Amino acid sequence: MQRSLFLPATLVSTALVMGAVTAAGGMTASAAPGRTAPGLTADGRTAAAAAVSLSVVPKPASATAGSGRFTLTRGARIVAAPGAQASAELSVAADLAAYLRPATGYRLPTVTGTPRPGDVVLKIGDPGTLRAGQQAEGYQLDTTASSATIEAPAAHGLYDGIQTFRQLLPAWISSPAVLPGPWTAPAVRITDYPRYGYRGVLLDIARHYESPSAVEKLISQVAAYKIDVFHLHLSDDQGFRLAINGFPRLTSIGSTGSVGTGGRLVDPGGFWTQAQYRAVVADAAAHFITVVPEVDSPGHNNAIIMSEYGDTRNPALPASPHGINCSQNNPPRWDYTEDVGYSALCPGSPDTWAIMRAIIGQLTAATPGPYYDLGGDEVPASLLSASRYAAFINRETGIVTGHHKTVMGWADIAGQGTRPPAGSVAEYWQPAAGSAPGTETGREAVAKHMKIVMAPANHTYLDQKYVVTAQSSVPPSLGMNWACPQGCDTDSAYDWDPGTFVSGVTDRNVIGVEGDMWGETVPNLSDVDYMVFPRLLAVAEVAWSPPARRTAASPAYRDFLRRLAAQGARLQAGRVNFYPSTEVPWSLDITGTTVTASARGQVDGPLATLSAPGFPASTLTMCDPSLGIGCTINWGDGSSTTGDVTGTNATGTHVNSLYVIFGQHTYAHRGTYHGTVTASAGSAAPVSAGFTVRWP
Ligand code: TNX
Repeated sequence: MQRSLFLPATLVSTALVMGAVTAAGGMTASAAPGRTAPGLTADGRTAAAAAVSLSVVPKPASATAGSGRFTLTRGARIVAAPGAQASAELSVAADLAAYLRPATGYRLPTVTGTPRPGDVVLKIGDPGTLRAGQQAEGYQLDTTASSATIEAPAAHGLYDGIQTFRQLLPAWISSPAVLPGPWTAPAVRITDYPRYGYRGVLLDIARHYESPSAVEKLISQVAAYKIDVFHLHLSDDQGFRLAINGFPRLTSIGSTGSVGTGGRLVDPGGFWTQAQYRAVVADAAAHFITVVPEVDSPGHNNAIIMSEYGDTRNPALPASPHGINCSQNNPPRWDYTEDVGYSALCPGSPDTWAIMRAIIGQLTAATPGPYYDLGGDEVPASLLSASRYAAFINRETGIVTGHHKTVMGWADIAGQGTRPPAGSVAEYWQPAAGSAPGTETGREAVAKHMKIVMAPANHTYLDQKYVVTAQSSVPPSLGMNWACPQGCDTDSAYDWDPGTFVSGVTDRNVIGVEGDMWGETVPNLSDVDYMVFPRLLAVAEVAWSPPARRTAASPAYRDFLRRLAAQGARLQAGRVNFYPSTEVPWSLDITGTTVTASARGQVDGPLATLSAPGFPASTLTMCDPSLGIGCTINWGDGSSTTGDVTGTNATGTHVNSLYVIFGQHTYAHRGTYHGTVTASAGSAAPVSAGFTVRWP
């Protein structure tokens, strides 16, 4: 079964008594089996209320259904509890208000004081249900018929809690334009905390340039799923993307390329000023996201070499800049293809270090977060022997730690001869699992007392092609497939465990998980979104939620798919592009409008908006189930008709648009009418929304 996991009413109380299920839909009970009275959960909530189906991603650690629903109304306020933490609470309150205002149109003032019924309360404090290791981001969320309260020991947890709260409200809450609601959330108690503190996404703006505003859009999109690290790949063979004082050629030359036709026809390249970089870092911080900057070295840097090889008049270079080039080609030349492994900076050149010191010094100064990522991947021994490679990494490590940053790099940096300080971070990216060849980098990192971020390419590389089926419309130009020869879809992003993937690498070493959006084939944010969503949601759940058996046949995966399906409308309402994967049992969602009839009682216009991701429709026509979308309009005066539907079907790398349902009708008498639009598509459960017609 793939769609609804509502429990039949008769099963609900039995399940509760057994302590097996509290919130239907697979949320784990927080009550121990056998300790609650029949019909009651541990905290006295009634069994009858338990038929609530949460669609939160990532799945909370525990959820217990309450009775009734919380309704966010026009008069609601976001209330910070008075006390020493009020200003931190108010800042998260402002974030929540900003999330909720566009769709509701409510004022939602943020205040300190005593809550009134209907308010949303944010409190920094210990809810008493979190253990020691769960304080940094843990939170407790309680919605009842009269209040919504989020309490967390720290502001980060409070922020995580408001992301969950948003997902308890209807998907349409992410609309940038006002919609009628109603804005209700099921009554529930959620006690939640992450498995890992590092939940990352990497964006490669080196292979294809992305503007600061595009990156900020992505940051706000991923924050909704509790991603808290943004790993920014700033430099690679095809481009260098950040202005570095004293080295103008790094951007006047290095930024002008990208992967593609001649490097320029498809994408003109580009770079950020340091002020723009700082602004993005600040924007990320406002979303509780830490930026990890990466300038890959000593390989993957033809752009640096092309820029500085001829920089003979630069007083900052003490020797001859030709000496920096240890690449395959001498003199170096641009290669705008997807090739890797042909470039290397020479560890023995003083000019190499003049350049690297400037980059690391300026980039760490602009980065408040604890990490600096020096890259370190894919340098063939034909360019640098193991000892010269290790010499490079060791020297660079000294510069990074000299700037008080934690060294991070691809797990290659844990190899022979390197001396990363204990606590440095290795990112494991090989697809190999267990103890297969390729996994030794993980064990080498553990042996050197490094921490590990898990990013096995066949589970977390968001640039890998999707699985193409007869029904899917993925363009062949998009994505690489070296780690996923058959394609990698939602199931591969979900079905793995970071703590057991590599033999010898356990949760004692692993600090987190990262989804990596490499940029070779991805020229714009819309395509980035198409590759990132929905797979990143699986990666986010693996990073946040407690371990589970996540195979394709597991109950956990079925439950994940159901919750993921509900995210489709949320993404569509928020204007986020995504791939309507054929693995996901996408569901329908609908919202109605309020219309005013003409002087003669006529209505001719839009009545509802329908989210139907992945359901192709023949549009600009009368609704016809056999052509995709069926719709029936009940006008509230005893009559009903079939409506029309418009919208845009999926094309190339665009999910289909939201569909709009129209109708024509003439009322006989003045008044206010409450009608209903019911829509259906494919085998999805039909959905209905109310609309209001006023004929004054
Ligand atoms: C491998 S992961 C790379 C990247 C590519 C990516 C493409 C890693 C450390 N190196 O340079 O962009 O594959 O999938």
